[in-house]
Amino acid sequence: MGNRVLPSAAVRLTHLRDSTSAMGDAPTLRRCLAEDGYLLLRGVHERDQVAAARRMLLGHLDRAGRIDRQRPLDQGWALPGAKPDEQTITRSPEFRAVVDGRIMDFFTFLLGRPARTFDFKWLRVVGPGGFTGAHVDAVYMGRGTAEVFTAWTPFGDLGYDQGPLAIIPGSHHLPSFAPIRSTYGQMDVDRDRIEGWFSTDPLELVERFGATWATTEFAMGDVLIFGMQTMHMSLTNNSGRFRLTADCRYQAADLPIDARWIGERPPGHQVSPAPQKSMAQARAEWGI
Ligand SMILES: O=C(O)CCC(=O)C(=O)O
Repeated sequence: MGNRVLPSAAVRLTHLRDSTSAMGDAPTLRRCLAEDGYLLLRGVHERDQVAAARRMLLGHLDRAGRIDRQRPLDQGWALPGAKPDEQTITRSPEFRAVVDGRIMDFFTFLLGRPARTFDFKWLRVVGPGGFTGAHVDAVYMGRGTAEVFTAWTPFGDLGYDQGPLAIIPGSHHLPSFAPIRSTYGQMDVDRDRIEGWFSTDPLELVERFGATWATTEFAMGDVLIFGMQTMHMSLTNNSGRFRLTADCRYQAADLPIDARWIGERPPGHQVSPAPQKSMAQARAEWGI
């Protein structure tokens, strides 16, 4: 996981709580989200639509020479090469049918008022050896309301070996994470010109901040929803296949929104060419 092999996975890595049985009960869903900082919900998206988007994605990768055709195309065995054209993919009707589809109605139900989504969509094509470091999303998209939610969607059934996402349950309110929330959690990567990942070492968060990580295997249609101060990272993709996922943002339509991610051509991050401050330097200054 990240840059570490966990010595005793049973102790430090547990299963995400499944809230699917509360799907029709908005107050219970809100309570779970407030307690855990996330919701694991099975079968939110229509599986056929996710499968169609997966075929479209694999088609792009195949045409770019990124798929090993000695094996079945639908398994997505990876070859090295250039990144796919993410903008074309995330604007395609197949992709939008999933991330702008039933999930919008779900957020309107969850929030109890009309929801809207950021126009920018984040596509992750994670090859063998790839992973995402530990971070909170507020540092990337915190200029509107704090009540933004990420919906993380796998485009394919996803085993542990393909590097699914992991969460630290309660990290948005646990007292042991208060020093992180009051320093790192207040950053804006563009304004503060700082790296976004807090750490690449999951054990450091266990040993220094009392974290337990939680993850699961995913099936097409499942979604993992979490808030802006929930610490998360991914397991490492230890398979030879691509891990294809998207993470998209949703919030109440009447609340302020982060303008970097809105519009026909969202401006996005404005830091260039490199962050001024490393996370190591910032953490030394914060004393954490
Ligand atoms: O899928 C990943 O590896 C990263 C996703 C993520 O960091 C997010 O959804 O905020």
